[in-house]
Amino acid sequence: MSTPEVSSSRVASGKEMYDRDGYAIFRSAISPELVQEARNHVEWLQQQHPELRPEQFGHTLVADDPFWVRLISDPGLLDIAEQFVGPNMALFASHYIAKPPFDGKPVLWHQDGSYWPLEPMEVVTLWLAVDDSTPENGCMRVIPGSQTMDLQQLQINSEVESVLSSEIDPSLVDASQAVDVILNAGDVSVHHPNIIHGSEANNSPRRRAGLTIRYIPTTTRILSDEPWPCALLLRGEAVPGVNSYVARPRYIESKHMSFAGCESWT
Ligand SMILES: O=C(O)CCC(=O)C(=O)O
Repeated sequence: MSTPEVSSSRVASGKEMYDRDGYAIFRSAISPELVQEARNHVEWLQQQHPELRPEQFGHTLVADDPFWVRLISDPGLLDIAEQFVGPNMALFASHYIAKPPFDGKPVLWHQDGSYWPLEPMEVVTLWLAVDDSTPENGCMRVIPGSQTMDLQQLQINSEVESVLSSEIDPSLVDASQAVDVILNAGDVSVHHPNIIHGSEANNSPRRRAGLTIRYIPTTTRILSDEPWPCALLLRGEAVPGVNSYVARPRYIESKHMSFAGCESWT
């Protein structure tokens, strides 16, 4: 059972902290065995996709990857997400942002919701620490309370090499208020689609891999002319007429990473 972060003189529930600060932390959200499999998964993806930077293992890969779907469906993660989006929930997107040692790109300050075709903007992100995540290896940084700002237009920034190549207008960011989200592997931070957040480059000798998972309630519509590649119904009921969901992938030994329980995915 994961525990929310201690806040001031008493334990604030994760939901209380999220409502106040726009983010919350849950310790030991998944088992150490599953964390190890997630680490193996990052390495396996690197072997399968040498053409991609490891900060860019994105959601077009999810629907044909049984381990990825098994991971984001873990009850430890869904129980946390349910506190924020309710019992009927689906996946909107998921990305590994694995910053390699000495060469990990920064993520410039941004609000997630500025990028997303969702209506309404009811969505929560769980950021699962696959490696320990610290200021040295480029942990996520958030500006507590900034989730009350409306979503802003993005700006392209091609001067700095970064994961997103875009950012919020820097004049709207008071970086002196930023807080490092320091996590051990297996911990999860949760953040609001409007909160201003980002992360520094990884210049350290240690990799920093995290998995972003964006959960929506099944009442949130994904506005897309094309079928959305990783819309998966994860818990509860779909709402008729809102979103088409893709089938869960089947495990094929010659094609997919093996994992505990993969035989029940055939
Ligand atoms: O992994 C990071 O450093 C940033 C994550 C992020 O921007 C996000 O989850 O939206």
